[in-house]
Amino acid sequence: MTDEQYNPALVEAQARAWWRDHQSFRVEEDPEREKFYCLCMFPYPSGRLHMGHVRNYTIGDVIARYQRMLGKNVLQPMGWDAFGLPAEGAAIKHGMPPARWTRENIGYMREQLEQLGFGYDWSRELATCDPDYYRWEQWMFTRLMEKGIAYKKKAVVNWDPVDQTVLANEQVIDGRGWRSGALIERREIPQWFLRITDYAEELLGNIDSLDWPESVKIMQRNWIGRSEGVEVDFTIEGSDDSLSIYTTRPDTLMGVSYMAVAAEHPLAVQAAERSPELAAFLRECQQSAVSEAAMEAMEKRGMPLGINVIHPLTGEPVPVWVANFVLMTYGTGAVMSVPGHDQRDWEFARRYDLPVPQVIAPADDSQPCDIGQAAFVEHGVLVDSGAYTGMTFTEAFDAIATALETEGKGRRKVNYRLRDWLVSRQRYWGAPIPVINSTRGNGEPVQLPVPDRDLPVILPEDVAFQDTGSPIKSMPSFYETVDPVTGDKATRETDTFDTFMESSWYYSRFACPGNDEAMVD
Ligand code: ANZ
Repeated sequence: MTDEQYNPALVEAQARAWWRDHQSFRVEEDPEREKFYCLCMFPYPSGRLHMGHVRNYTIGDVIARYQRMLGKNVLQPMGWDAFGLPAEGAAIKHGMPPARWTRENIGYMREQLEQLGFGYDWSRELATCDPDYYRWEQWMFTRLMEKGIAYKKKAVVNWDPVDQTVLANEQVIDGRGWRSGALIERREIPQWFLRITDYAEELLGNIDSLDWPESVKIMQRNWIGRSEGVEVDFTIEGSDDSLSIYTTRPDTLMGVSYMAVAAEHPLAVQAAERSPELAAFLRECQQSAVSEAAMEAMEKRGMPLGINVIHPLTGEPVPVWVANFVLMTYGTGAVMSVPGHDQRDWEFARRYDLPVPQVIAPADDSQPCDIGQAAFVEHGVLVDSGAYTGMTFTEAFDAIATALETEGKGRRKVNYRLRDWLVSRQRYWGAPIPVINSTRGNGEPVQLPVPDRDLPVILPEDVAFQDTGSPIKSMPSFYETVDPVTGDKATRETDTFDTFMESSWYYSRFACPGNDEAMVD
């Protein structure tokens, strides 16, 4: 037989056998040679490779082989992003534990990748559902707890009533869960967070030095969303308390016609105790999603709370409303509404027949401005604003912020759109959050990190699903434990980590996959 025809079954099998026997892609540290780390995003073991995987990993393999040909010491690893909700869906459907379903898929997909002939160092393979892997994630989390970066608080979240879990805003599409399609509700439940907002300024500053396309850098900057504004306190009529709002447009302060608070704002909640209509409206608001995009698109609705606040500069009363477009999670959960110069406020004012004063005029005639048709949202020159009339945006920002600061009625403030990272999920198939719930002294609850000697906290794999809830939440053999300090009875956290936790650090573990002493060599 001649070699004129390419016979893939024969040739490729021989090549693969040779690479395997010679461990051609296995890589060790070598200070003499230049390093190159070629890391593609690892796949979710859904069952079968698809053409997207083939394309993606072929590109990575071409880069890795090219760099090898240049003589570099190339690390190209492969692993599995193995936790996540679909395994639970499949388990319920096929009556098979998620661990088995996942590992069978991994076995099949690994064979497919091998047949494609990619040059991976398989000795470094990892699956995020392996205790050897998530042990270090748990270890890292307990360090973050000690530093106060990981913390627990009650939060309003997007709740998927079918999948019985919290969803990120990006996982809510048109008000529905991305997987279940169920209508999303707002709920307040205790959750674990990572305090990434402490790093907002540093993250923003470092974007400049990245060698990334400008369009991606802009998206990153917008995601962090730094804004400079003023926090203003409006005294509540007949009380010593005040309602604080955050605004980036203090220049429009003289154009406030009403205040708007979020449905979860304490003022709204208190007022609802006295009014069944308000209580019903707040409940209705709870049925809708918390994503900003969804809020932007929905019909603006609200109700007056029957409370007034006092304008800090004019002393005039201003009515307080609850409005479905105000987010509890941004600024102070309340806004001063300036319908003449903010389109949302304008739509709301039109709907409820509230005054629409104009306090900003275009700086030159080229800009159209008709408050009867739409809000004028550009920066301009102040009109009808008493002592501030005639000032530009910058002048008025400064003068009004200073006046408020002098009178103790406000302060300059930098805000970020970036939120702390919510890392807990109420699902089963994820890495257990390594926390023990116990009590101290007078019964005060405390959350203790699981000590290093007791890590990993292993997720039981041999489980049966009753319904859609997580089986470990009703498994005393999992959650019953003891307080590591006092030895008293205590319970484990039964929430698990969002899978983005695992996929945010695998690049490190590939560099030291077998190390059981530390996370890095
Ligand atoms: C009055 C005003 C007048 C506003 C005007 C805008 C234009 P960025 O730049 O994104 O920080 N806002 C503040 N907190 C809010 C919340 N919890 N939910 C919904 N909206 C909120 O946006 C700041 C502006 O977003 C603030 O400035 C406030 O509306 C609104 F002509 O205050 B502004």
